[in-house]
Amino acid sequence: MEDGKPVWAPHPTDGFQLGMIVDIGAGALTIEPFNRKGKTFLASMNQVFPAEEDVNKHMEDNCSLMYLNEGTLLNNVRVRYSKDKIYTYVANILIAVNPYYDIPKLYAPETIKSYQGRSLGTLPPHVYAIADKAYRDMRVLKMSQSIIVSGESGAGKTENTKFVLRYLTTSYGTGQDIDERIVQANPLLEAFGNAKTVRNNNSSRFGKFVEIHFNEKSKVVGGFVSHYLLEKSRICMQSKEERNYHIFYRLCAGASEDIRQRLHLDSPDSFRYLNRGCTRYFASKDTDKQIMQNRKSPEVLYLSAYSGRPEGPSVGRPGRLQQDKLDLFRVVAGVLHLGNIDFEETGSTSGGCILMNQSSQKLAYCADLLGLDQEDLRVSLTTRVMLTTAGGAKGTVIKVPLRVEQANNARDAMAKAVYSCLFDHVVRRVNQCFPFKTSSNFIGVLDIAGFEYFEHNSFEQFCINYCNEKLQQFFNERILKEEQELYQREGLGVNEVHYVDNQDCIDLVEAKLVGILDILDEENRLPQPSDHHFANTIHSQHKDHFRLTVPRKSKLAVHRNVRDDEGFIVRHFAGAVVLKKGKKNNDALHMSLESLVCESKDKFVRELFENSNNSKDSKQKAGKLSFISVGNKFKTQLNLLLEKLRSTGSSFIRCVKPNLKMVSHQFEGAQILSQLQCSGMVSVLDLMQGGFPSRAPFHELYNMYKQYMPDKLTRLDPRLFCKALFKALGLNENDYKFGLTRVFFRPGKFAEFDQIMKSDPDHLAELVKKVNQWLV
Ligand code: AD9
Ligand code: MG
Repeated sequence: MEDGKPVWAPHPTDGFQLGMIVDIGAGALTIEPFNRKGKTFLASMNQVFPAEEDVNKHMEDNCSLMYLNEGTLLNNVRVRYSKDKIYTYVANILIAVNPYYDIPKLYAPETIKSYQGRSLGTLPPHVYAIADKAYRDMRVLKMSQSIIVSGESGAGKTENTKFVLRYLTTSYGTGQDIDERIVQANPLLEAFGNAKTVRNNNSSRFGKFVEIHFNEKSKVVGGFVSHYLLEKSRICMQSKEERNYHIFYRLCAGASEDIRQRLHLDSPDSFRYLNRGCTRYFASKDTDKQIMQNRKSPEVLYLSAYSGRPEGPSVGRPGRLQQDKLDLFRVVAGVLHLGNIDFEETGSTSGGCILMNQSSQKLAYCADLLGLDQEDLRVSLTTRVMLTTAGGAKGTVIKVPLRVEQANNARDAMAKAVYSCLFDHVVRRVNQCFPFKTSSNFIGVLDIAGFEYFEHNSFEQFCINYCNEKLQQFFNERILKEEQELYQREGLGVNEVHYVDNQDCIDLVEAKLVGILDILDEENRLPQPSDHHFANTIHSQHKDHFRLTVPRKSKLAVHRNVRDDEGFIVRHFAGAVVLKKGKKNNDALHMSLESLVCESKDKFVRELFENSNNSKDSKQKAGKLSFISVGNKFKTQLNLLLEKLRSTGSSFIRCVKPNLKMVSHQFEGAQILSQLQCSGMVSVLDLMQGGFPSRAPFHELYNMYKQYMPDKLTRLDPRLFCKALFKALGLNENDYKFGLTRVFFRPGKFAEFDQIMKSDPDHLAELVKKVNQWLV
């Protein structure tokens, strides 16, 4: 950076502002903004970056810019976004900014066609190009592929995932039902697993990995969905502006009269599990009512799809379809009525509680809908079975009365268990709809929430952030390590590239015995687990750990002289997150409630529990074989997922949310910059700036330019052809390097070269003359 050259300097809301260095001090630069002449300010050296000469210029591949840094990346993305170009590459990584409106033709069938079989970079950046690259890599390398879509809530992960699925099934399907079913699985999953939040009206509250399987001819043969960590707390409680899962409102808004009566439905305001959050129906184009009443709605169509098995659901059997639907709705309504059961103290000396008067009716509804005995349900909600060893009478069963608070917890735990088993069932059901016998390879798309940090973070954020830490490690591994290895393989002799390894953070979470997850499980095994004791154990196990600190007391807590220093802060690579509560790790259903549901008279309800993974875990738990908590189960799932990802080729899509208002044409620079930093893009840019971000295999260059060149040159082999061409053009030798199989260019240099080659005919003739002269 020099005096007088344009630079990007920090700006509180825009992220960066264009300015000029007017003075260089010991630790800081004095900057004069371009749009406020004379008003200088100070900025530290590492916050100021060189800007391109023409800041209105934009590039499809950010690596074609001369200067690769956070300032030029943000500007490139901004200029492109203002022209409705929401996709940008950074080498092979796709950045996708949510436009919050339908850009004409962007996803039209003809657009799908145009991307088929075209190499990355030959057409404008697009999620379709990434999908096609994955497909071609799968074919050529005979290796499964994965596409990892990440970004914060509302950034567009799920929409882009759907575009990938639509693209692959349309382009490489067999034109049979199965293609459509893979696409239509989403609305069904979303009905049960998405909810309105303050960040996104259709927020996915679970992670998923959708695999599309292909046969030996690389045609779609089926699919498989794995799901991760449905947010269970939402089933019983939402914050004021948020809703529970869509299906609850759709059922209340649009169920037919006979279903309403059969399920005793009422407005959302009358249900505890809905009325503490937002109870408004959706009023936009897809209202809750319309979706429910549309006979052709995807959910309904989907449920009627044939599973491919003789006992498969519903095909050609309308009665069966009605039954299948009713089964789902029955359980949803059962959960709602369960939530309306209230307890009060008995007033007796033994403690304990009973159902409040008006709750008997709700209990009856719930028991009826879930196939349970009313009296058993009442007893199981208000007491807990314990095995005693007292008086030598080993194994005597006694019933311990529950206090009101404990009964409330038991009821909520039951609601969560039932609904999450129902969600597992929906996913299983979806999977039955696109079965496949043999598959050669698959393309998997991962749609999972990005880093989250709120004012109050709980176990759910902890799990999400832990997951992102693992994915970030995978990203580092793939992008940074592979880049370095490529340089080495090609014999470029480039200095080693450094990046922050986050293994220490992952170890802090998952190490045996001393990791946060195991400490949490240990805590939950204590008779009286407490957040305070849990946090203390963590701090004493990991004194002075770089990734761990103690939260500061809040001003309020200091003022009131109360404890507020419980919990811990994990310093994730994307930022520090304060955690206070570990309790959600253990939504354990007590034994009597669990066996009650497992023995339901209703086959559907019984099977929900039998088939669910949860029940296997909890049976083991009940049998004291082992205790598998939500956290450790997630760890196992996550490690399996990463194993799978590591065995595939991979592409990355980084989704960006442009503003908090969820509106189109508004680019909040500072917010976006922070997302780009969180997604690891800045380390990629550092890597690229120091290296050779554009590269092209010799044979590709040969094929691209041989048509313009004299015969004598084209008779050379591709590598010599390129060498000769570069020499003839007089390219600066610092701008490129020849590897074993390809040429590597310094930032911005390939674009320059390409421009020379593709310039107007006169210029080209001049060029050929030069080459000829050089050849002589
Ligand atoms: V969350 O973590 O599940 O809360 P996502 O999945 O990242 O989140 P989603 O894909 O649901 O966000 O996108 C949010 C909303 O943005 C959508 O409901 C659309 O209204 C809007 N959106 C996202 N991408 C596009 C797009 N490419 N074109 C038009 C879009 N609208
Ligand atoms: Mg989503």
